[in-house]
Amino acid sequence: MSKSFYVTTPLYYVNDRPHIGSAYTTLIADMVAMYHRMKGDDVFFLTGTDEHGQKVQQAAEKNGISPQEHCDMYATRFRELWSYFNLSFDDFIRTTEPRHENVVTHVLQKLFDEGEIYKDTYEGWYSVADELFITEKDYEEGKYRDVRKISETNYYFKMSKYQDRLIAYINEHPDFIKPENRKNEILGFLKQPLKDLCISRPKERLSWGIELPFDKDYVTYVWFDALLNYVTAPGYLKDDEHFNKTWPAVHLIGKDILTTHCVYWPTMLMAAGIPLPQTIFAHGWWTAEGQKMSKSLGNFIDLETIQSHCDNVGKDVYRYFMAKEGPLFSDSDFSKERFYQTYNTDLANDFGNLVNRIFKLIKKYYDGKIPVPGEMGDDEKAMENTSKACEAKVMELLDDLNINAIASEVIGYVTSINKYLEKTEPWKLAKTDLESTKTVLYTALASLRFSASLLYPLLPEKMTEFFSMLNNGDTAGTMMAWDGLKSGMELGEMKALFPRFDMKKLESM
Ligand code: ME8
Repeated sequence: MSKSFYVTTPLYYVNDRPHIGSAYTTLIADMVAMYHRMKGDDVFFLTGTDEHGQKVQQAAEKNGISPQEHCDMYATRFRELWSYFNLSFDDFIRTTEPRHENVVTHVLQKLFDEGEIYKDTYEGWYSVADELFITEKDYEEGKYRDVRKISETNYYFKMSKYQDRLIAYINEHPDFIKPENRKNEILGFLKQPLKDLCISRPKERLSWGIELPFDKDYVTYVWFDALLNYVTAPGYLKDDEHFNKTWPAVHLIGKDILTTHCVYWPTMLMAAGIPLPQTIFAHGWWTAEGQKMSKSLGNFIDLETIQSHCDNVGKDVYRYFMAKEGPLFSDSDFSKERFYQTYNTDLANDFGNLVNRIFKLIKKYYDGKIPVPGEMGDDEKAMENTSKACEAKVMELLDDLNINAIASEVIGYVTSINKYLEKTEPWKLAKTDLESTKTVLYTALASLRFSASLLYPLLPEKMTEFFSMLNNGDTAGTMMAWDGLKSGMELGEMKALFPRFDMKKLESM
């Protein structure tokens, strides 16, 4: 039976346009999903939009439209970006959908009936911009914007009672919070006594939310609502078979939403009697040309900017760059120079030149037909053995969600093919020994084909083009064994997959 693998992205707020940050998490999730599909796993990949809350209500009011109209407009923008990148998600959930509201309502009622939710009055500092009550210390440190003192009666979830259980769970499950530095951050946070979580907002202050089933004067706090999407989508309460097969999930998030995912979410699940996620992986942050991205600096790498780079070198290259250089474990800077340099080095020089060299020689000496190799020497056997080691390493890295290292590993294998050619020099050898050259070119092409199969999740369009050029009857998106290259078949027409980018153009960009 195939293994199931469930991966999620955050549900993006609909008060901002998609940008490099949201694109990053989603592209990484897409690559992880694709590698798992290649492994033969039964994959469920979820993304979507987080549509309730004060900011949406205010933005809609400002634009003179209804909150639902506002959400529809922004959800479409996210869908457009994902369809531009041809992403392979299985479900796109919006928190305003009835299927989700049903789950939120059910969970709230259950927790209320079981005494996990209580009503209380609280007076304290509230940040309107961030929609949360903050501590006296936070207030004094001026950490939050738009802060005012309010006294309010609300509903609270007894989060504090789960503190010890959560700490024990984190310690007993080394894969639960990743990477290690994020886990330590959460364990550090949990050294302070955990407070109960305010899970309601009075309608007089905020009406755009899911009404509490036990009190019509309140709506649900956005986070309590949004996090539950992760169980709604695979069919919680609706399709037990699919839900039980799919859950638990691997949640990919940014470091900004670590506490909500590693503290609020697991304690909510404990109270609801649902198993906890398999892994919560929090990546780092993109900066742009050495600076924090911000609206005021106007340096957000938005959809238009992303598309302008893609127009120069292809959409896949953006994806590849996200994979290889993205902020998986620490923060990372997006600079145009680094983007085009990586393209030239890894793709134009390493992969692109290799295709040129091998194809040209096979066309020149063997009428474009892949030669039958002779006996393999040590160098040829080494290429085959390294391919097996490379595949095993990629699968091991996949378990750690380490897409950075996967990209380096595979491109490292591509570099080793170039080295093999430099050592064997088929362009010289062909002039004196056409028999031995067959073995060399077969070996190089088998290695190239193998590397292309592993590069597929990082460069799906380009690798699909490569397989059609190779014309060897392969299905892009499947795992290909090194010795699966069929001799005697004619290569297709050669195209430049990765033409060199002229770095001088950067000056005028
Ligand atoms: O937090 N670098 O939504 P959001 C890297 N709705 N990643 C970035 C980034 C950057 N500069 N900027 C954003 C929310 N991200 C909630 C989530 S989930 C139930 C609810 C990515 O639209 C990163 O994944 O603010 C981050 O966690 C996410 O966008 C925040 O998206």
